[in-house]
Amino acid sequence: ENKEGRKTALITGATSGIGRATAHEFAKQGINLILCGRRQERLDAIQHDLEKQVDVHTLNFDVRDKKATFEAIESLPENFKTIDILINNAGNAHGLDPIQTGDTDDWDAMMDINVKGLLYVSRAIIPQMTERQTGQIINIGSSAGKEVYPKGNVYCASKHAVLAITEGMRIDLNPFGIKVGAINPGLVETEFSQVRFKGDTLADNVYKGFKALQPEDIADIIYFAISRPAHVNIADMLVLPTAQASSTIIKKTN
Ligand code: NDP
Ligand code: 8X3
Repeated sequence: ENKEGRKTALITGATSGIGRATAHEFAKQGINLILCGRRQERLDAIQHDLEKQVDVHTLNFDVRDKKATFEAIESLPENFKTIDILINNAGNAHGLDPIQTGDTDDWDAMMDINVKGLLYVSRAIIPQMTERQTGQIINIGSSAGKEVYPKGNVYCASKHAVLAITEGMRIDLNPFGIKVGAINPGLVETEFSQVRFKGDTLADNVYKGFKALQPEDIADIIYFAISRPAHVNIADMLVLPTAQASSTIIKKTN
């Protein structure tokens, strides 16, 4: 917390979808923001929108780039150096292919971004939390981290890894009183499917015929998790659209 009693949150993947909605929710709640992503014009636009409410700093780096990730976090100005809340959200699926024809570049992207990128960002920030013996980390996992679906192979593996890392962090950071948890959404209507299908029209059908979760629904839950009393840690939460019973069972109206 800073002099005014305001907390600071760093959100990765703040340029779109769940991350952007979380930035808006946190701003509404008076939490200062460090917004991360690769699309500078979007970072600028969101900063412009939210800096009427809170202090906002943007960091442009690719979480796959270890050096750039550590340098970006090192570069934070004094008034943004103390990070109370880390939201590890940056990530995507790349492709939806059976294992025998999977694109190895897609595999690299998912493991490098969803798993290794999350680790780099966390490694750059956790030491200040252990030093202060306080802090909270929320990792955005997925229903795909709890269940494997057809052709989901490597994406599901990356999200299973996020859940294992979440547990590992919670265990290792337990002596320091740091809260660690995962929020695991089912289908959320974001740019996720545009990225997965590389702009193909296949993406248009993913959220058709039922009411998918909206990014604001998850942002609400993330805020819930970070606003519990000091002794309460939301360790793991699975959040599905009502129409979705599991990764593959979705009640469609048409
Ligand atoms: P979006 O595609 O809308 O947002 C993804 C965000 O991640 C963007 O802000 C993007 O920013 C950032 N990002 C992607 N790659 C990189 C990279 N290499 N370096 C830095 N930032 C990167 O998708 P969602 O909001 O849906 O996804 C957010 C998280 O939620 C992901 O971890 C996803 O796996 C998870 N999730 C999504 C679900 C869904 O159905 N949509 C369900 C369950 C989990 P930029 O391109 O500017 O770098
Ligand atoms: C995103 C949910 O089912 O599209 O993690 O993989 S799904």
